[in-house]
Amino acid sequence: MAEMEPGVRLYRGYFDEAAQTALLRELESVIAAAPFFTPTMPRTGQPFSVRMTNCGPLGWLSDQSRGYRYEARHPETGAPWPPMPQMLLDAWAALAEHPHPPQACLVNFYAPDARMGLHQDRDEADFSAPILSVSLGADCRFRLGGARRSDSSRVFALSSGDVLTLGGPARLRFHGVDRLLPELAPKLASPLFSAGGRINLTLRRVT
Ligand code: MD3
Ligand code: FE
Repeated sequence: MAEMEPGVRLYRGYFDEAAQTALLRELESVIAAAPFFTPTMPRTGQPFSVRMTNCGPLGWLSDQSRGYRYEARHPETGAPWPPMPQMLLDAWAALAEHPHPPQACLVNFYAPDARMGLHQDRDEADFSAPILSVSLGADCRFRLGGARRSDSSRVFALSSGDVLTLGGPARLRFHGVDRLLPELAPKLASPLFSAGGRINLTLRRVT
């Protein structure tokens, strides 16, 4: 483990290549049950460049009329989210140092030109639990800011198999994905990456 800064822990290569492949198999069935959708921004309705789905009891979503929120059902199929793969529950139990299991796993799919602007994760009612993030596929240039948008930020790469936990004083820091580094993509045999890209899983407590 490497605690980079208070509350920020980066576990490089936590999932080895075999575990990444096993996790991708699990995600293929999650996506078969809960296809990717394109969220839209509150008020403007502008689409995100990242496509999303979820697993676990609750899922994060956003649309023009009702904004950012958690829901128990897929916005297009109306079906409950599929269960969280055991491998993810195990990673949370090993790393999160929190007595309760995660309630939501947001699955972000980045095509090679997708990005995510600087933001805070504050749609949860409880900030006492950490957030656990798993990266798969192409590397990205990740930006970690401070408690205020105007604070300085640092940039580092997130690679396939890396796990990042953000807790305590880091829980409300600004962060975003500047861009993918598609030339740095592992050869992972999954139809999810047939056109390249990156997947990030974000495990959270919500209530
Ligand atoms: C730092 N996802 O879904 S995960 C998101 O790579 C999101 O898809 C990014 O930000 C992605 O909300 C980054 C790493 C991450 C997640 C939560 C954080 C970093 C964080 C919360 C506080 C500080
Ligand atoms: Fe975020």
